[in-house]
Formats: sequence, C-alpha cells, structure tokens
Amino acid sequence: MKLIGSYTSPFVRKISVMLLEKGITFEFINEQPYNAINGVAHYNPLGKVPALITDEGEVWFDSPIIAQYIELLGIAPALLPTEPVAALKIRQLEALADGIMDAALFSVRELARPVEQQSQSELLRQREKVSQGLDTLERYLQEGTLSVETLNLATIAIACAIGYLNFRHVSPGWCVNRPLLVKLVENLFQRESFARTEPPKA
Ligand SMILES: N[C@@H](CCC(=O)N[C@@H](CS)C(=O)NCC(=O)O)C(=O)O
Repeated sequence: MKLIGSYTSPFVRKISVMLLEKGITFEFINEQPYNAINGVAHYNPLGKVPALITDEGEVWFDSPIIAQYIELLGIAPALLPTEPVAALKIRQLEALADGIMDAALFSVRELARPVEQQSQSELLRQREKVSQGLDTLERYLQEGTLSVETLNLATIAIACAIGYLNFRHVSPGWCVNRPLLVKLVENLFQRESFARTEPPKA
C-alpha cells in the first residue's frame, strides 16, 4: 500500500495514524501539493493529499473515504462501531474535526499571502469555525458522547486537528476552558502512532 501525502498535513496524519494503529505496512510517498510542480494530481484530480494506492493499484481519496476503506479491511483494532448509525455518529465527529482542519488550513494559507491581500473578515470567520467546533467537541466530551480514553476514528481526527493547531499556532489559546479536549490529546499524543507522525519542527 502507498500513501501519497505530506508530513505536515493533518488529513494525511489521520490516515497514517490509522494505518500504524492497525499495523498495516505502507510506503509513504512525500508530495508537496502546494508546490508548482507536484505529482498529486496524478492520484487525485483535486490535487489534494492524502491519496491511497492499494497493492492492486486502486486509488482512494479523500481522507474520509480512505478511512472507510481502511476500516473495511477488517483489521483490528476496529476504529468504528459495527452498528451503522453508531458508526455514522463517529463519522460526523470526524467531519467536525476535518472541518476544524479545513478552517485552520484556510487561515494558514490566508496568512501566507501579502498582508495587504489578507482578508481580516475571512480570517475571523475561519477562527470562529475553529472555536465553535472545539466548543462542540468539548461539550460532547462533557455529555459522554465521546470519551477521552477512546481510540476511534473521531478521537484520532480530533487529535490530528489539534496537533495541526499547535503546529501552525492557529488559535494558540484553544486549551483554555477546554480541559477534556486537553486530556484527550494528552492521552493520544502519548501513543507511538502519534509520536511517529508528529509534523517536522522546521
Ligand atoms: N477533504 C480533504 C482535504 C485534504 C486537504 O485539504 N489537503 C491539503 C493538504 S493539508 C491539500 O492537499 N491541499 C492542496 C490544495 O488545496 O491544492 C481530505 O479530507 O482529504
């Protein structure tokens, strides 16, 4: 199996963590989707990472579809419940975490533009999405919809989203008044799968 990705993408990290947790061996093909010349569109017409190529040469994108494919392989540990509606609820939490990644990524891209071209109102809108998404996740943890001890697709995606906020210094105060999210990421960041997929420092 080959994973097309970059070491800084939280979406790619989500898939790498899943593969590592399940002990599935894979080759990592490092591609930079934002470089003028890159090979990503060869696998995903949208030019985005991650993309997964199976040993049979089948190509899967984007990350929720890849996650579903990996889960369909039936390799332990299961990262989704078998009951379909319960699984859909976890997928919805994954979508929420992915949305936080999208908003954070948008902010990072916007801030990389010349200052005079940056839209402060758009930056504010995206920051609101991050903040509301995190508040909702904290509430789910309080209500018991999610647990800080659980390893599943939702908690993996949440930890990857927060790892990206930390890495790019987006919403640096995210941990204030969100003690359960802090606990959740403390637990997950101790795992080997997260240690091995930490984004590069420089
Ligand atoms: N919804 C996609 C989002 C993937 C995504 O936005 N990846 C970024 C890297 S973090 C990318 O490849 N961007 C390239 C581009 O937008 O051209 C997924 O879940 O796979």
